[in-house]
Amino acid sequence: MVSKRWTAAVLSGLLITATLSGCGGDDGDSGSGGGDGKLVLGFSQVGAESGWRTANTKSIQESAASAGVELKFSDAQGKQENQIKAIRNFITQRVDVIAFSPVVESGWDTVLKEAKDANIPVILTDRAVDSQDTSLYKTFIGSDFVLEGKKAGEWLVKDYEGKTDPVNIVELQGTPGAAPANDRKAGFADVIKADPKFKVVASQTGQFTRTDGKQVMETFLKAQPKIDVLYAHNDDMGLGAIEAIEAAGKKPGTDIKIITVDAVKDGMTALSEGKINYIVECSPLLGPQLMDLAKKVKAGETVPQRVLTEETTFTPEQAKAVLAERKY
Ligand code: GYE
Repeated sequence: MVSKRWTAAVLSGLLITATLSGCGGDDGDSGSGGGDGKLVLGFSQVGAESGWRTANTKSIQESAASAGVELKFSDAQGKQENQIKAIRNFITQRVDVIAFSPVVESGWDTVLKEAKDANIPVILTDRAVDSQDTSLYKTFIGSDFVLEGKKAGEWLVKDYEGKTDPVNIVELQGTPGAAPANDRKAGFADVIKADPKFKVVASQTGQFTRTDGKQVMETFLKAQPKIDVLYAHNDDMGLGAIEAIEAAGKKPGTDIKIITVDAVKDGMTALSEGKINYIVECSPLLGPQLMDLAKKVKAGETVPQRVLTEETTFTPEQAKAVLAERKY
């Protein structure tokens, strides 16, 4: 999938940590909007579907303020058509740089060409697009979602090492067509396929939300006679599923093992309580890097095509150790 294209970039050492600071002050070239010399950044956010997203929005808003960037923020409420409208608005307003976190991977070429024709650089934040023409955007900052799925699978393989009984897995997928849903599914499947005892007996979208995660888990519990493991593409769906599991009289983390992705505070709390068994981290703190890259792009500096976020994984013990300092 898309992420494979990034493998070369990763190998060539473009790993940058999430702590890069957006220093440098105003670059003095507003082009348009600001009038006071501030860089004007139009940002189209996916929505507010999860704890991750809320933390990501906060990071972008706070970093813009501290980097002296004028942020025009637009919430797409989970709809691609709203994002396309927002991008067209940013073009009309002649912002200096456009950044967005694409709801889904496909269908961006036309609007991205419009931005290119208007000479407004675009930065992809958090999620990839499947456009073949990579000149349509300057750079892409965010996580390797295939790797996240692989890390989830690797934990499972290790946890069931030496056992031969079948392991029935249910999967809660993210938003259909979104890069993190496609890639987290693919990475996980790629690792567990090596051992036939692992069987994904049901896999459905929970839209990255707690409500849908709970509802879909309820249907899984009714339909499946034996569930050993839940793999949820984010913490929120896992947390919703925990409610469904408890309501069905089962013990999350014990009767059904749970693996999630993100490591937001609520997920880490459930992990430290043993209700989740393993979390693969996905950092939402992309704001400082985004401001830094926006300034560079505006100044005409060359930026790496791919900027990867550095991330870890957490067991319950590790979650307990960092929980107090977890900011989001
Ligand atoms: O994992 C999920 C959110 O795109 C990485 O979107 C992001 C994902 C995140 O809704 O919680």
